[in-house]
Amino acid sequence: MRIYHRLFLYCTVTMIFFTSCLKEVTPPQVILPVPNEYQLAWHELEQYAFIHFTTNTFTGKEWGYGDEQPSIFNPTGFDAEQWVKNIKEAGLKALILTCKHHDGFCLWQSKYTEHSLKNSPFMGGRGDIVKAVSDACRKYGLKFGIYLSPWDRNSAQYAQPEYITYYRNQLRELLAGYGEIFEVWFDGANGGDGFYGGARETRKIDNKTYYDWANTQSIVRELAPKAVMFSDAGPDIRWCGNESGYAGDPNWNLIDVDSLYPGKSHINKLLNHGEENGRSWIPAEVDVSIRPGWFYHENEDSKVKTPENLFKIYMESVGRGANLLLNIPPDQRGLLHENDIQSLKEWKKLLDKTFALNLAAQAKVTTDSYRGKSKTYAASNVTDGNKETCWATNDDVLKAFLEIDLAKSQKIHYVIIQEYIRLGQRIKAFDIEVWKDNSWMQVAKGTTIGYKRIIGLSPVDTPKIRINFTDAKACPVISNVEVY
Ligand code: FUL
Repeated sequence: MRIYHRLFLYCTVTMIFFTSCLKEVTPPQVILPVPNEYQLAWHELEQYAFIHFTTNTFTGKEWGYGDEQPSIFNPTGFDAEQWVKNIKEAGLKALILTCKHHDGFCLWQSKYTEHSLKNSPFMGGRGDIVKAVSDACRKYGLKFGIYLSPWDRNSAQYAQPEYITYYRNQLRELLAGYGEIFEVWFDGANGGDGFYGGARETRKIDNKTYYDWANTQSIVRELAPKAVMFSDAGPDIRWCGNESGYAGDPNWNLIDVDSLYPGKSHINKLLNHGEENGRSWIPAEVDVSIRPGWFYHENEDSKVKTPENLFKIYMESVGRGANLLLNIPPDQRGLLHENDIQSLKEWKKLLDKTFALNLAAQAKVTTDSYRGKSKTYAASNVTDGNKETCWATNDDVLKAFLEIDLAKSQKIHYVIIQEYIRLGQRIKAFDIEVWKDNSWMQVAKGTTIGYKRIIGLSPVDTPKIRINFTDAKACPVISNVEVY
């Protein structure tokens, strides 16, 4: 009898154990807003190149007035593959080209204007730089994006309704004629005065109404459904509020579009930080030039940003969950300058050296709390190299830690944390501690995380690290942790 009793008990315990393992734990709630598929793909690009090239390259100006003669545009050594190869080697994943800057000169054979390379000596007037660059991007596996300046200082029609038709016609030419476009860049700059077909006057427009953005945006959605659109006010990607190379800390991917029209004095700060309770997912892009100007000027050859400058910019853009759009302007030959290439190469080396060996990959990760005690949300998911798996806590647990055991003392410099943003941006505050002299010592404090956060530490020797999530909008959902 006793043996049956024992067997019964054993079977019951085993059954309870297995049913609890199989029990489905509900996934964490989505915290709105969340990114769409194209925004998610954009986040993963992290860093890409901007190319500013037009008549300014030959006049030395930053903003062409619009009266430049097309005949001055003559890059005799133009080689799009030289641009793209160097950009790719630098670890940049895409390229956005100024197809038309404020001066109105078009780098393609637009049907709608004579102010283009059609009337330049370049390739006997038969060249198409947009085509050459987009082809080179495809050949080397970079994504291609376009910049088409809404402000046009050459066009006689600018500030009149006819110009909007002209602008949209050009947008259609670019979106339909050059393969897949990943991003469309709508510049908000408008200085007023210009050539305007010979009028040489100041023309003012109302930024909010003149361009009728809703209808222009629907052209992009129709012809390039995968493209994200950048402008100060989105709709998909926002400006970071400065051209010096940094996203805010905190940096929320959320913002209210209504709050983004000029007139608000704190608009640049708002763009820089986003809003914790913003109603739209509109992440920040950090646009900055490798030189003081956006266009190439010979007298800036000695002012190219150093690899260390670029590393700092990387840490304050990508490292704060924004994307980096790094401008590298071709020179009058139509080539990226040797100094710029040198700096890019050294920067890439610095990044590769810094993030060479992920100490967390082989480490044991534990936590004080995980969702429903289910393997699906176990701490080890943050180091499995799979961005679709994550660690999460129960809905009511907003504070919890991840502990990374390195097995032996190692010198650590950087910690990378990524939220599973498909479920929304949640973390508001965290800190990092290291095990030192038999107790925990705080070495860093942070605010938001988002797609990616890279925290630089004063190098410290330690056998284990703790990331304490101390405040969040909802339970933490973390997909990746790396230690270097
Ligand atoms: C600004 C423009 O005025 C600059 O010339 C440059 O194109 C920069 C990226 O955006 O608004």
